[in-house]
Amino acid sequence: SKLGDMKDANFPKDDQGRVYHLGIGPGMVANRIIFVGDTHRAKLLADTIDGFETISDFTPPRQFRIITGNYKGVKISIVGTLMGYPNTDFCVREIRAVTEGPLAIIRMGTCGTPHDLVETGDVVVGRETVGIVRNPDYFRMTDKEREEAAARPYTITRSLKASPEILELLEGKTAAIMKGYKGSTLHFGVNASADSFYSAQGRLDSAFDDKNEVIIDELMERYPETKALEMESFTLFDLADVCKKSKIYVGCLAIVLAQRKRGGFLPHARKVQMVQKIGRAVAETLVELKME
Ligand code: R1P
Ligand code: URA
Repeated sequence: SKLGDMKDANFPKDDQGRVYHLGIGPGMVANRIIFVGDTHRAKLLADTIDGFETISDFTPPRQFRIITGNYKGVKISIVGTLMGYPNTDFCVREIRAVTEGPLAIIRMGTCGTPHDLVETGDVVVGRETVGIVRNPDYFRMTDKEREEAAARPYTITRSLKASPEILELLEGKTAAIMKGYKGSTLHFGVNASADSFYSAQGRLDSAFDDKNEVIIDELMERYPETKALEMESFTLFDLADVCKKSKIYVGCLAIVLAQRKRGGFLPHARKVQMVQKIGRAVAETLVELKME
Protein backbone atom coordinates (compact mmCIF):
# COMPACT_ATOMS: atom_id res chain seq x y z
CA SER A 1 0.00 0.00 0.00
CA LYS A 2 0.96 3.66 -0.35
CA LEU A 3 3.56 5.27 1.92
CA GLY A 4 1.94 7.37 4.63
CA ASP A 5 3.01 10.82 5.80
CA MET A 6 6.45 10.93 7.35
CA LYS A 7 6.58 11.32 11.13
CA ASP A 8 10.14 12.12 12.08
CA ALA A 9 12.35 14.86 10.62
CA ASN A 10 15.56 13.20 11.81
CA PHE A 11 14.94 9.76 10.30
CA PRO A 12 11.64 10.00 8.44
CA LYS A 13 9.32 6.97 8.70
CA ASP A 14 5.56 6.62 8.23
CA ASP A 15 3.22 5.17 10.87
CA GLN A 16 4.03 1.64 9.65
CA GLY A 17 7.77 2.23 10.06
CA ARG A 18 8.42 2.56 6.35
CA VAL A 19 11.40 4.68 5.34
CA TYR A 20 11.11 7.72 3.09
CA HIS A 21 13.10 6.78 -0.04
CA LEU A 22 13.14 2.98 -0.22
CA GLY A 23 9.55 2.74 1.05
CA ILE A 24 10.27 -0.45 2.99
CA GLY A 25 9.37 -1.28 6.55
CA PRO A 26 10.28 -4.12 8.92
CA GLY A 27 10.01 -7.53 7.22
CA MET A 28 10.17 -6.07 3.70
CA VAL A 29 13.86 -6.78 3.03
CA ALA A 30 16.06 -9.80 3.81
CA ASN A 31 19.27 -9.69 5.87
CA ARG A 32 21.23 -11.22 2.95
CA ILE A 33 21.33 -8.80 0.06
CA ILE A 34 22.70 -8.35 -3.46
CA PHE A 35 23.21 -4.72 -4.54
CA VAL A 36 23.11 -3.84 -8.24
CA GLY A 37 23.10 -0.34 -9.71
CA ASP A 38 20.77 -1.15 -12.58
CA THR A 39 17.19 -2.04 -11.58
CA HIS A 40 16.84 -4.14 -14.75
CA ARG A 41 19.81 -6.21 -13.55
CA ALA A 42 17.90 -6.82 -10.30
CA LYS A 43 15.04 -8.34 -12.29
CA LEU A 44 17.40 -10.24 -14.59
CA LEU A 45 19.07 -11.86 -11.58
CA ALA A 46 15.75 -12.75 -9.95
CA ASP A 47 14.61 -14.35 -13.22
CA THR A 48 17.81 -16.21 -14.08
CA ILE A 49 19.41 -17.41 -10.84
CA ASP A 50 18.24 -21.01 -11.14
CA GLY A 51 15.99 -21.86 -8.19
CA PHE A 52 15.40 -18.26 -7.02
CA GLU A 53 11.69 -17.94 -6.21
CA THR A 54 10.48 -14.35 -6.10
CA ILE A 55 8.22 -13.49 -3.16
CA SER A 56 7.93 -9.73 -3.67
CA ASP A 57 9.07 -7.13 -6.20
CA PHE A 58 8.73 -3.55 -5.06
CA THR A 59 9.55 -0.24 -6.78
CA PRO A 60 9.16 2.82 -4.52
CA PRO A 61 8.43 6.26 -6.08
CA ARG A 62 12.17 7.09 -6.14
CA GLN A 63 12.73 4.14 -8.50
CA PHE A 64 14.94 1.93 -6.36
CA ARG A 65 13.87 -1.72 -6.63
CA ILE A 66 13.63 -4.33 -3.90
CA ILE A 67 13.09 -7.92 -5.02
CA THR A 68 12.93 -10.53 -2.27
CA GLY A 69 12.89 -14.26 -2.82
CA ASN A 70 13.80 -17.69 -1.51
CA TYR A 71 16.98 -19.31 -2.70
CA LYS A 72 17.88 -22.76 -1.37
CA GLY A 73 15.60 -22.16 1.59
CA VAL A 74 17.18 -18.82 2.50
CA LYS A 75 15.62 -15.37 2.06
CA ILE A 76 17.64 -13.07 -0.18
CA SER A 77 16.86 -9.56 -1.43
CA ILE A 78 18.18 -8.13 -4.67
CA VAL A 79 18.23 -4.35 -4.42
CA GLY A 80 18.50 -2.00 -7.39
CA THR A 81 20.41 0.83 -5.71
CA LEU A 82 20.67 3.23 -8.66
CA MET A 83 24.06 4.88 -9.12
CA GLY A 84 26.66 6.63 -7.03
CA TYR A 85 27.62 7.41 -3.44
CA PRO A 86 24.38 9.18 -2.34
CA ASN A 87 22.03 6.45 -3.62
CA THR A 88 24.19 3.79 -1.96
CA ASP A 89 24.00 5.79 1.26
CA PHE A 90 20.18 5.79 1.07
CA CYS A 91 20.11 2.03 0.53
CA VAL A 92 22.54 1.04 3.28
CA ARG A 93 21.07 3.38 5.91
CA GLU A 94 17.39 2.76 5.16
CA ILE A 95 17.88 -1.02 4.99
CA ARG A 96 19.83 -0.89 8.26
CA ALA A 97 16.99 1.11 9.83
CA VAL A 98 14.32 -1.52 9.08
CA THR A 99 16.35 -4.67 9.84
CA GLU A 100 17.70 -6.24 13.04
CA GLY A 101 20.85 -8.29 13.56
CA PRO A 102 23.73 -8.82 11.14
CA LEU A 103 23.41 -7.96 7.46
CA ALA A 104 25.40 -9.26 4.50
CA ILE A 105 25.56 -7.10 1.38
CA ILE A 106 27.44 -7.99 -1.78
CA ARG A 107 27.55 -5.52 -4.63
CA MET A 108 27.47 -7.06 -8.09
CA GLY A 109 28.27 -4.16 -10.38
CA THR A 110 29.76 -3.23 -13.70
CA CYS A 111 32.99 -1.27 -13.99
CA GLY A 112 35.75 0.13 -16.12
CA THR A 113 39.30 -1.12 -15.72
CA PRO A 114 42.48 0.96 -15.52
CA HIS A 115 44.62 -2.23 -15.50
CA ASP A 116 46.65 -3.50 -18.51
CA LEU A 117 45.98 -7.17 -17.80
CA VAL A 118 42.19 -6.93 -17.53
CA GLU A 119 39.86 -7.11 -20.55
CA THR A 120 36.22 -6.20 -21.19
CA GLY A 121 33.97 -9.10 -20.19
CA ASP A 122 36.32 -10.12 -17.34
CA VAL A 123 35.15 -10.26 -13.74
CA VAL A 124 36.90 -8.52 -10.83
CA VAL A 125 36.35 -9.58 -7.22
CA GLY A 126 37.35 -6.65 -4.99
CA ARG A 127 39.48 -7.73 -2.05
CA GLU A 128 39.53 -4.11 -0.92
CA THR A 129 38.11 -0.85 -2.13
CA VAL A 130 39.18 2.79 -2.14
CA GLY A 131 37.33 6.01 -2.93
CA ILE A 132 38.21 8.75 -5.40
CA VAL A 133 36.57 12.00 -4.34
CA ARG A 134 36.63 15.32 -6.18
CA ASN A 135 37.77 18.26 -4.04
CA PRO A 136 35.62 21.25 -5.11
CA ASP A 137 37.73 23.77 -3.13
CA TYR A 138 40.81 22.99 -5.22
CA PHE A 139 39.12 24.48 -8.28
CA ARG A 140 38.70 27.86 -6.53
CA MET A 141 42.05 28.09 -4.73
CA THR A 142 44.96 30.30 -5.75
CA ASP A 143 48.26 28.59 -6.51
CA LYS A 144 49.53 29.82 -3.16
CA GLU A 145 46.55 28.39 -1.30
CA ARG A 146 46.94 25.07 -3.08
CA GLU A 147 50.57 24.91 -2.12
CA GLU A 148 49.98 25.85 1.51
CA ALA A 149 47.23 23.28 1.91
CA ALA A 150 49.00 20.62 -0.22
CA ALA A 151 45.64 20.45 -1.97
CA ARG A 152 44.90 18.05 -4.79
CA PRO A 153 41.89 18.15 -7.16
CA TYR A 154 40.95 14.58 -6.17
CA THR A 155 41.41 12.67 -2.92
CA ILE A 156 42.28 9.00 -3.14
CA THR A 157 41.27 7.44 0.17
CA ARG A 158 42.77 4.70 2.31
CA SER A 159 41.51 1.25 1.43
CA LEU A 160 38.82 -0.77 3.19
CA LYS A 161 38.83 -4.56 3.10
CA ALA A 162 35.99 -6.87 2.10
CA SER A 163 34.77 -9.13 4.91
CA PRO A 164 37.08 -12.19 4.87
CA GLU A 165 34.11 -14.55 5.42
CA ILE A 166 32.43 -13.25 2.24
CA LEU A 167 35.64 -13.02 0.25
CA GLU A 168 36.60 -16.64 0.82
CA LEU A 169 33.21 -17.92 -0.37
CA LEU A 170 32.88 -15.42 -3.23
CA GLU A 171 36.35 -16.15 -4.62
CA GLY A 172 35.71 -19.90 -4.52
CA LYS A 173 32.23 -19.70 -6.07
CA THR A 174 33.20 -17.32 -8.88
CA ALA A 175 36.35 -19.33 -9.63
CA ALA A 176 34.30 -22.54 -9.86
CA ILE A 177 31.82 -20.95 -12.28
CA MET A 178 34.50 -19.31 -14.45
CA LYS A 179 36.80 -22.36 -14.54
CA GLY A 180 37.39 -23.49 -18.11
CA TYR A 181 35.30 -20.59 -19.47
CA LYS A 182 37.02 -19.25 -22.57
CA GLY A 183 35.17 -15.94 -22.87
CA SER A 184 36.55 -14.12 -19.85
CA THR A 185 38.97 -14.24 -16.96
CA LEU A 186 38.45 -13.86 -13.21
CA HIS A 187 40.66 -11.37 -11.37
CA PHE A 188 41.15 -10.42 -7.74
CA GLY A 189 42.30 -6.95 -6.87
CA VAL A 190 41.53 -3.48 -5.63
CA ASN A 191 38.21 -1.85 -6.48
CA ALA A 192 38.06 1.94 -6.74
CA SER A 193 34.75 3.80 -6.41
CA ALA A 194 34.69 7.29 -7.87
CA ASP A 195 32.17 10.02 -7.06
CA SER A 196 31.65 10.64 -10.80
CA PHE A 197 31.63 8.41 -13.87
CA TYR A 198 33.42 11.28 -15.62
CA SER A 199 35.79 13.57 -13.70
CA ALA A 200 36.90 11.27 -10.87
CA GLN A 201 37.27 8.33 -13.28
CA GLY A 202 39.67 10.34 -15.41
CA ARG A 203 37.41 10.71 -18.44
CA LEU A 204 38.36 13.74 -20.52
CA ASP A 205 35.58 16.14 -21.40
CA SER A 206 36.43 19.33 -23.29
CA ALA A 207 33.29 20.97 -21.86
CA PHE A 208 34.71 21.00 -18.29
CA ASP A 209 37.99 21.98 -16.67
CA ASP A 210 38.28 18.80 -14.58
CA LYS A 211 42.03 18.78 -13.83
CA ASN A 212 41.87 14.99 -13.99
CA GLU A 213 44.53 14.15 -16.61
CA VAL A 214 46.71 12.29 -14.10
CA ILE A 215 44.13 10.84 -11.70
CA ILE A 216 44.32 7.30 -13.15
CA ASP A 217 48.14 7.37 -13.02
CA GLU A 218 48.01 8.54 -9.40
CA LEU A 219 45.56 5.77 -8.56
CA MET A 220 47.73 3.10 -10.20
CA GLU A 221 50.82 4.41 -8.48
CA ARG A 222 49.22 4.25 -5.05
CA TYR A 223 47.21 1.03 -5.66
CA PRO A 224 48.86 -0.87 -8.54
CA GLU A 225 46.40 -3.76 -8.20
CA THR A 226 43.39 -1.58 -9.03
CA LYS A 227 41.37 -3.59 -11.53
CA ALA A 228 37.85 -2.18 -11.21
CA LEU A 229 36.66 1.42 -11.36
CA GLU A 230 33.00 1.94 -10.42
CA MET A 231 30.84 4.13 -8.18
CA GLU A 232 29.28 2.43 -5.14
CA SER A 233 31.29 -0.27 -3.34
CA PHE A 234 33.43 2.17 -1.33
CA THR A 235 30.35 3.79 0.21
CA LEU A 236 29.02 0.34 1.12
CA PHE A 237 32.31 -0.67 2.78
CA ASP A 238 32.69 2.72 4.47
CA LEU A 239 29.21 2.63 6.04
CA ALA A 240 29.62 -1.02 7.08
CA ASP A 241 32.85 -0.03 8.83
CA VAL A 242 31.20 2.71 10.90
CA CYS A 243 27.88 0.95 11.55
CA LYS A 244 27.25 0.67 15.31
CA LYS A 245 23.93 -1.19 15.23
CA SER A 246 25.04 -4.69 14.27
CA LYS A 247 27.64 -6.12 11.93
CA ILE A 248 27.38 -5.61 8.16
CA TYR A 249 29.39 -8.16 6.17
CA VAL A 250 30.39 -6.73 2.77
CA GLY A 251 31.88 -7.82 -0.53
CA CYS A 252 31.94 -6.70 -4.14
CA LEU A 253 32.56 -7.90 -7.64
CA ALA A 254 32.11 -6.27 -11.02
CA ILE A 255 31.87 -7.15 -14.70
CA VAL A 256 34.31 -5.12 -16.78
CA LEU A 257 32.57 -2.99 -19.41
CA ALA A 258 35.25 -0.45 -20.34
CA GLN A 259 38.99 -0.94 -20.97
CA ARG A 260 40.26 2.51 -20.07
CA LYS A 261 43.87 2.05 -21.28
CA ARG A 262 43.23 0.56 -24.69
CA GLY A 263 39.62 1.62 -25.26
CA GLY A 264 36.75 -0.77 -25.96
CA PHE A 265 33.30 -1.22 -24.40
CA LEU A 266 31.53 -4.53 -23.82
CA PRO A 267 28.41 -5.07 -25.97
CA HIS A 268 25.11 -5.19 -24.05
CA ALA A 269 24.38 -8.83 -24.94
CA ARG A 270 27.72 -9.97 -23.50
CA LYS A 271 27.06 -8.04 -20.31
CA VAL A 272 23.70 -9.80 -19.91
CA GLN A 273 25.44 -13.14 -20.49
CA MET A 274 27.99 -12.43 -17.74
CA VAL A 275 25.31 -11.31 -15.26
CA GLN A 276 23.48 -14.58 -15.87
CA LYS A 277 26.69 -16.53 -15.55
CA ILE A 278 27.96 -15.20 -12.23
CA GLY A 279 24.74 -14.30 -10.37
CA ARG A 280 24.60 -17.76 -8.82
CA ALA A 281 28.06 -17.31 -7.25
CA VAL A 282 26.80 -14.27 -5.35
CA ALA A 283 23.54 -15.91 -4.27
CA GLU A 284 25.33 -19.07 -3.10
CA THR A 285 27.84 -17.00 -1.15
CA LEU A 286 24.99 -15.29 0.70
CA VAL A 287 23.26 -18.59 1.41
CA GLU A 288 26.38 -20.27 2.80
CA LEU A 289 27.72 -17.28 4.74
CA LYS A 290 27.70 -17.89 8.49
CA MET A 291 26.73 -14.72 10.29
CA GLU A 292 27.46 -14.35 14.01
C1 R1P B 1 27.80 3.79 -14.33
O1 R1P B 1 27.50 3.50 -15.63
C2 R1P B 1 27.21 2.80 -13.36
O2 R1P B 1 27.65 1.47 -13.68
C3 R1P B 1 28.38 0.90 -12.61
C4 R1P B 1 28.85 2.11 -11.82
O3 R1P B 1 29.23 1.79 -10.51
C5 R1P B 1 27.69 3.06 -11.94
O4 R1P B 1 26.66 2.79 -11.04
O5 R1P B 1 27.68 -0.03 -11.82
P1 R1P B 1 26.19 -0.58 -12.05
O6 R1P B 1 26.16 -1.19 -13.43
O7 R1P B 1 25.97 -1.59 -10.98
O8 R1P B 1 25.26 0.60 -11.94
N1 URA C 1 30.87 1.77 -14.71
C1 URA C 1 31.73 2.74 -14.30
O1 URA C 1 31.56 3.31 -13.23
N2 URA C 1 32.76 3.06 -15.10
C2 URA C 1 32.97 2.47 -16.29
O2 URA C 1 33.93 2.84 -16.98
C3 URA C 1 32.07 1.48 -16.72
C4 URA C 1 31.02 1.14 -15.90
